[in-house]
Amino acid sequence: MFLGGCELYSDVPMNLEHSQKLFYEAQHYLPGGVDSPVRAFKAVSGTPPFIVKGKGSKIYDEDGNEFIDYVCSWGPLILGHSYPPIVSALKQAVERGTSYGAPTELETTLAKMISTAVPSIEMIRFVNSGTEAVMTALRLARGFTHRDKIVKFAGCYHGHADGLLTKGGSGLATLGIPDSPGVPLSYAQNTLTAPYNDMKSVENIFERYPKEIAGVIVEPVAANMGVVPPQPDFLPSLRRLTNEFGALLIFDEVITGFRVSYGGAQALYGITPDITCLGKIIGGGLPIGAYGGRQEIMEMMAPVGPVYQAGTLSGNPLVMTAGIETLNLLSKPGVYSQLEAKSSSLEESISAIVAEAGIDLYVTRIASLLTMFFTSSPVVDFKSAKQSDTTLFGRFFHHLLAEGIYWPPSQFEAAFISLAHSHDDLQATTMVIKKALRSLQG
Ligand code: KE4
Repeated sequence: MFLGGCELYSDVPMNLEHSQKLFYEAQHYLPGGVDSPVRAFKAVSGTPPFIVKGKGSKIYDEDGNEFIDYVCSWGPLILGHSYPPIVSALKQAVERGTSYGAPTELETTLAKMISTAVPSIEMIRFVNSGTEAVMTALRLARGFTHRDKIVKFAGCYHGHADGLLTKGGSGLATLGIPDSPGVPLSYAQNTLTAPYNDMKSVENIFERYPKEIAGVIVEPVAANMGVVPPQPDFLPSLRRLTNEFGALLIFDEVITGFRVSYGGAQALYGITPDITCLGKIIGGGLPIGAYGGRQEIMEMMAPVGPVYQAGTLSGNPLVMTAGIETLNLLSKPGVYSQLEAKSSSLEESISAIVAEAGIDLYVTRIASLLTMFFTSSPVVDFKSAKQSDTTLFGRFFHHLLAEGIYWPPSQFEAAFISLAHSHDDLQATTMVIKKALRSLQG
């Protein structure tokens, strides 16, 4: 409901007058008024606040509202907004120019830092988004194996490359079908989709196409259906099966890379993939993606090998600068234990509130990734995630927003905790969640 600049989606009105006007105008020039769909709040209704500034754990909108931010630009800002060392490094870098289209030492520096942190990445190529990284990783896997089919998992998101906007066919081992207009059937038919955490379905696919699968791509911790951890045997079984059938194991660590540990999910779970896709954090908030793996695979890439990929702004000096500063700060002792302390304290507070309130909620957390599923049953894959009450989630979301907590505007996204989230922020968040859950109980 919109009351002349004030919106009411919970019992707490908030002033969004300027954002409302800006959103109205934006919708005349940008589809849905946004440059990425989730930002339009379609999943939760209402007007998205138009943000003018971020500092630390906070973001500020056009109407002067302040929010504790749990989106953190969808993951990149693990250190918080406008982290001073990154800002000053960028200020110096921009004085030297914004882009050269030529090699710089900065790219080698960041590549060495990533390779040191993630030993499976002997070589890496920087691109401009996670989508570009994954799209190229699949082309590389196909070029290396001379096979065409790819296996992915329902509920995992790997960017918007055509071959990945697909859904499973009628049977588990049937060829994919497009999940968006504009994706040709022929593109989708090389993508096979299995339920996350379901090894039997993956085994069925390999038995049906033993010599046709180029690679299996997986989010080692699923974070695009909400946070769904891998079950203990899932990743080891994928590694064993891909080895057995000569397919490549591709970890999409665009979210988990440098998020769940300095070595990513592959360090956390002790599984070595053949190709890793990265993004978000390694760019410190500037546009980035990357794919990497062992030398024999990566040297398939032009100009050394025959697999083509190129990019005007790949390895951009400003992006490299922000990434180097970010990883320098993340590599310092104690950073991830601080993140873990913050994240576990928030999870414990929420779990205590949920137990006391007797509300149907299933909370998942891996490191500083957290989701509150509005369902009573355990969430282990996309099918169980979709049991959640998304209407109730929408009301919960707006209660938080009206009280200054910017939670991800979809049940099927992860909340991100940063190093900038203070004890006071987490306490305030807990109080607001408690109040919101109480009011939802009616
Ligand atoms: P980008 O093209 O958005 O940089 O990255 C695509 C991508 C690839 N792999 C994983 C595991 C991802 O989560 C993403 C993008 N993540 C979403 C958030 N769930 C980006 C936010 C958005 O789409 O606006």
